[in-house]
Amino acid sequence: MIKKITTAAVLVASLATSGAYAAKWNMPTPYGDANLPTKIAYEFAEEISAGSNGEIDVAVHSGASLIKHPEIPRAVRTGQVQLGEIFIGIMGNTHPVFKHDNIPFLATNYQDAEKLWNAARPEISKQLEKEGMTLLYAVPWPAQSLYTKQPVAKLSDLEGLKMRAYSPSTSRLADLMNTTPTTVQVPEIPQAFSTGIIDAMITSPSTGANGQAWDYLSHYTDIAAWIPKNVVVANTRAFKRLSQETQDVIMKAAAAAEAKGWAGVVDQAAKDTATLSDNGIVVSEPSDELMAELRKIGAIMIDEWKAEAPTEVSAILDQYKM
Ligand code: PCA
Repeated sequence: MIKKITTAAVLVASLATSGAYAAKWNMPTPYGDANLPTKIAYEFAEEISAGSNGEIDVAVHSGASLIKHPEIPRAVRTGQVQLGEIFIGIMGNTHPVFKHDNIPFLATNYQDAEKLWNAARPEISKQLEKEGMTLLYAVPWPAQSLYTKQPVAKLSDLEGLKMRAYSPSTSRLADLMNTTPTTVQVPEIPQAFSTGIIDAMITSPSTGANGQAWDYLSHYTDIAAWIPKNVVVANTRAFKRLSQETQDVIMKAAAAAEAKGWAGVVDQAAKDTATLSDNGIVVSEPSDELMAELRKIGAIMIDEWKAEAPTEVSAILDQYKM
């Protein structure tokens, strides 16, 4: 008899640990499995599922397979899903603080980008909290550079082209470059190029390499204009209902995920840039003229951004420049 009880207890305990009774938490992410942010998301989910003592089991749904990217913020806010990954820039119209992420030439190396993130984090966390979302971690992309079908020596070489945009800030940037912004999600990039919906884009070497950019364009100019990030957020009500232990496990996994992003992004950028070049894309440094013209546009965008929300934006910039 005693033996029987013990066996049952052991069975219950092992089922709990294996997540058989665990509540399922869904985590939609926007980008595919080959990207550094997605790899980190899987590890984050695993760490929580393994560490929460059977309370929750996190299922990652990558590549916008469960929820389309533009819908992820609302899905988390309303509790349709408990966790989600979002490109910060797409929330630029929710509040100007989110635009810190897509301002050209504000932070162009990874050290500065991390500093900018630390400066922006309190404002971002506050705005997300207003929307019922708890900030867990951010993960950087490689620096964003220019992809075209011809060499680019100066800004006027781009005039009139249809430029991919992925956020309100990049639409504004395309306007200021005298190009026409067109919003295209990552999975549609190859087709958008081949059907002439876009002629050029500014994104990471990762997104170019994963989308086999050599099939539809030929030149990569390394302007490294900004270093954007994704954030991973939780529905605040769902998060607060968890035991304190599980909340702590999530926060610990989040800190580890964030550290992995900054540690891994430099190598990822180098590897993906090599892939572009190995596949025949002409990878080159930008001319001084092009950079001077682009920097002027960056300065205009900083001024416009400050004017949109002087208090919050100044708080970020003051902290960043300290
Ligand atoms: N890739 C994503 C976001 C930033 C990046 O490098 C994209 O192009 O949409």
